[in-house]
Amino acid sequence: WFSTAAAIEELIIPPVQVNYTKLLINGEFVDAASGKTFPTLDPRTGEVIAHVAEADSEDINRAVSAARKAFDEGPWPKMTAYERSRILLRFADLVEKHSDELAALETWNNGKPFEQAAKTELPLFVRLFHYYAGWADKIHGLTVPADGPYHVQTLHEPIGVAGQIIPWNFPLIIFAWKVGPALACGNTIVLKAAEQTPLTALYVAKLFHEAGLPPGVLNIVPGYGPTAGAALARHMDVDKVQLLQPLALRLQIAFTGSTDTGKVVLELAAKSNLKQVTLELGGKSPFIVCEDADVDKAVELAHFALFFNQGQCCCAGSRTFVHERVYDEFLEKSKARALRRTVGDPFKKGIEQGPQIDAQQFEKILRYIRSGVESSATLECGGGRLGSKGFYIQPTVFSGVQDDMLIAKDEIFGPVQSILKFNDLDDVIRRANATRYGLAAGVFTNNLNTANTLSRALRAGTVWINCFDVFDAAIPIGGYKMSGIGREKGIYSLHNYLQVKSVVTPLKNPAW
Ligand code: TXE
Repeated sequence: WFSTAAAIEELIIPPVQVNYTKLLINGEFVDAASGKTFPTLDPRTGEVIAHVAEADSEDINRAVSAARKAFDEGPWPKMTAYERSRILLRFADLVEKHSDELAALETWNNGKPFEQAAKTELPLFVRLFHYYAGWADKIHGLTVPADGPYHVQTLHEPIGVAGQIIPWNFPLIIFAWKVGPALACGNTIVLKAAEQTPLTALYVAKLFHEAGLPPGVLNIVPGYGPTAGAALARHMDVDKVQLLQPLALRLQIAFTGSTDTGKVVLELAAKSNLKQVTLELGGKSPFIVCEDADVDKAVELAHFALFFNQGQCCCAGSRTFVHERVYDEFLEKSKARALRRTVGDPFKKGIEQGPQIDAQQFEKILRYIRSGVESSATLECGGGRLGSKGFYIQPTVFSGVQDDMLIAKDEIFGPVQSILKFNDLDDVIRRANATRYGLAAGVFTNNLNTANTLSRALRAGTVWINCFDVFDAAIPIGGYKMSGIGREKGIYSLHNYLQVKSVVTPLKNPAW
């Protein structure tokens, strides 16, 4: 009903029910110890979908002890790696079987287009679990040639209980890239889903148990950040001294969210028991359109880089730098493209953009749009809310954006494109790097030398050349500077969930 496109067909959505709204601890759905619940909302309307059990520190304690017991007493870390791998594969098969229903639940709870959830995100979720199931039985250490008469080997062992805190923008994908490697390596998990989007994590965790995951290996505790999230980040596990398992003495914490909260998590981890910390945080990624670019293609890619997932991407190409020779044409076409963007009920066919996640993000984005106007950037199109209910925002384009404007410095996390002009490669390198973030960057050029120069000069964890948001199970992701610590996905994520033990044995007969 909000669409600017002429015809939009109805989609036939599989019936979806909300069956799982309690905490999942030790393989069972249970109420919060306090009995409290919180409402989870439909971003299309702001109406309540369901009331979900609200974890706080007591529930985190229960979940951590279940995960500790499952780690210390097994069978999970003691199973053969092949058995673990087969459970991950069985789980992936079950997800595939339920994928339309899961995509519908993801859309209902998050607002992302159903077609995106069903055709892109669920297949990637399954692929991530296949990928990490494949790693489970290929993790091994080295034989080390030390000086002296010793036989030296390294064992790669799981860390113990992994604490994982995830956000709401890709509830299933980020679940997969944290849970997949942690389980493949033999850890047990307490995962705090975002308060906005707890439903799909609970659903897939149920499927995990159907696939044969032992109780306590994966515990899901939806709740708020300062209560449940912070309790996990600072957890000391006071019982652990009695359990005498050196491996289990550490709690690893992996977090995806804002840079400010990332700092809090790091501080809590340091002040408690020096957990290893992986952080995947915010970004202000440059997307650089060079003078030789095919403008039509560059416009489409820059549009996708920013507007995908309602602009709610940590990697979003949110500073579109355009060479002055193609600037005017690029601007005119970008504006036309934004005006053509189909916005509306994410369950309808052909919809590119649904509502933002919640009232808080919605207000934040509108504040940034006002700040853009006040700082004299030119508002080319959009700029306001769409409709009268739910959290829809018009696709918005600003031109004439200057580096020192707030909209060019802060992560807006919404459908707001900022277009900046440049005229010299060295200059755009300096400006693109002049940010506290360093998550990703996009480059659009036909010139191999320019591509090579920029890919080396840009201080970012990922550089996409003539493509953007290529997420693959094998490609690592993570940030330079204040965009994070560590890398996730690919082989790199295994390192987050393993520790290395050196085993040194004197050789009786060094001659052999
Ligand atoms: O993030 P938070 P919010 C950015 C984006 C967005 C801004 C705020 O710019 O506008 O962050 O969003 C949990 N201890 N990103 O408020 O607070 C919280 O419950 C432990 C970028 O949603 O970082 C949720 O599970 N945990 C990002 C998770 O942290 C805490 C994705 C993320 O919430 C906590 C989301 C605490 N004290 C937002 N406080 C990305 N990198 O993709 C909150 N949490």
